[in-house]
Amino acid sequence: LKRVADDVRCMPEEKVPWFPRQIKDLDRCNMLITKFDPDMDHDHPGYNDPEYRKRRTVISELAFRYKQGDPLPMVEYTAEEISTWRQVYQQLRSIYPSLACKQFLDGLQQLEKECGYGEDRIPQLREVSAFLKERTGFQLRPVAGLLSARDFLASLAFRVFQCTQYIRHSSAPMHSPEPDCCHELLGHIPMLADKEFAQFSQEIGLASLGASDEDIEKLSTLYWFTVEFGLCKQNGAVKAYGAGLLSSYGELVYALSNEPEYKPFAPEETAVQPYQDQTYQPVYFVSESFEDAKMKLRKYSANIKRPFTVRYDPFTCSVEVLDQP
Ligand code: TIH
Ligand code: FE2
Repeated sequence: LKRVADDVRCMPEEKVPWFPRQIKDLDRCNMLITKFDPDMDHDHPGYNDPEYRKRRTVISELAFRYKQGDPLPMVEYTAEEISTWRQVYQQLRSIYPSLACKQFLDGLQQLEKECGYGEDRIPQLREVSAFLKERTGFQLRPVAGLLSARDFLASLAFRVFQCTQYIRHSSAPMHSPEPDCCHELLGHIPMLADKEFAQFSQEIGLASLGASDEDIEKLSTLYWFTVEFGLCKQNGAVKAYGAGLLSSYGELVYALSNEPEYKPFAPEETAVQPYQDQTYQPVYFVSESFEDAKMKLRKYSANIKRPFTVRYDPFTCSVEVLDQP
C-alpha cells in the first residue's frame, strides 16, 4: 500500500531535492560547513592551540556517532571550559534585563529555576532537551559544527534543534564566528521555550523542505536576520531576540547602540540583504512583534514555488507531502 504522498506523482522527481520525511531521516541531515572550523580556519582563535583542537575532535565524535532516538551524549567539561562559560554567563546576564526581549527573559528565568542554568556549570543537552520537550515540543540533537542551511532548516520542520556541544576558545569569550554551546544554550534555548517562537521556527523549517537552492539561500538569510540577529519592538523600546546577539556580549551591546543601521523587517527585502558572518552585522531588522514577524513570514513562504505542500503530523513525527490541489 503506497500513499500518493510518498512519491509526489505529479512532478518530475529529479527537480525536487531530497528532504527528510520522518524524524529518523535527520540522521542524513549532517552536511557540515568547515569554513570556521579551528582545523581549517587560520583566523580561528583555537587554530594555534593543539589542546583545544584535540578537545574539539573528541566532542565532534559524539555528534558523528549520534542516531535519532539515542540518549543525548553527556560531556564532562573541564575547569577551563567552565571558567569560559562563567565569564560569558556573568557578563551577558548583567545586560539581559535591559537589552533582551521579554520572551527571552521569561525563558531564561525558567531555565535558571528548573533546569540548572547558572554560572557555575554548563547545562547538559540531555536535560535541556527534556525541558524544552515539555514546553514547546522542541528537542535537541548534537551536531559537530556549522551545518549546511538546507540540513539545519530541515530539522526545524520536525521541531528538532541541532546543537553544538563544544565551547568557544577561552581567549575570545565575547564573540565567536561559529556556533558553540554558549550560543546554543544562552542564545537559542530560552527563545525555543516560547510557544510562539517555536511555531515561527518550525514554519521556516517546513517552508524549506524540498525548496530550490535559491529559495534555501533566501530562507536562510531570513533565518539569519530573525532567529539569529533579530530585534523587535516591545513597549516602545527595541529589544533583542536573535540568538547570535544574545550569546555575544560584544555584538549585543553594539546592536542596541546607535551605531548600526535599522530597517523594518520585510521578508522580500530581508531575504536578499547581504550578511556578515565573520563579525558584527552592519544592519539589523526590527519587527513590530513576533506575531507580526510570523504573519509576514507565513505570507512570504506561501509564495515559494513548490509543486506540493507539506504538513507536519505530530503524532507520527513525520511530514506529509500533498499534491498541490
Ligand atoms: N556570534 C555568535 C556568538 O558569539 O555567540 C555565534 C554565532 C551566531 C550566528 C552564527 S555563529
Ligand atoms: Fe545559531
